[in-house]
Amino acid sequence: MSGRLVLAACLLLAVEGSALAAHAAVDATATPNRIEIHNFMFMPKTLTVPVGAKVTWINRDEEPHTVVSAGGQFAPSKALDTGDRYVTTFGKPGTYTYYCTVHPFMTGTVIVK
Ligand SMILES: [Cu+2]
Repeated sequence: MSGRLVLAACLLLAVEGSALAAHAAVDATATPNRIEIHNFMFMPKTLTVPVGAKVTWINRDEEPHTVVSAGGQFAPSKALDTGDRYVTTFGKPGTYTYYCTVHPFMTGTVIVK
């Protein structure tokens, strides 16, 4: 189980490193818009996605975290345990700031255009 997690994390790092340059050329629907929660941070802290994008948060910490819109612009997540995901779709352009209610210093932004 934890071996699989490590493998997944390594794959993700490898993919992210090599895919950055090619990212713009990849079809938006084929690109996972993913925000990793790790070391009490949302990474990337700011994510820009096209209208209609589905964004997935994954908790990689041993601590529970939440994803809550600062302005109530999207439904809040439940408390995410290790490995849990939260997915929401952004149907309108805008700037969506969010935070973790357990650790309010953890903030992030999704920019939809
Ligand atoms: Cu948290």
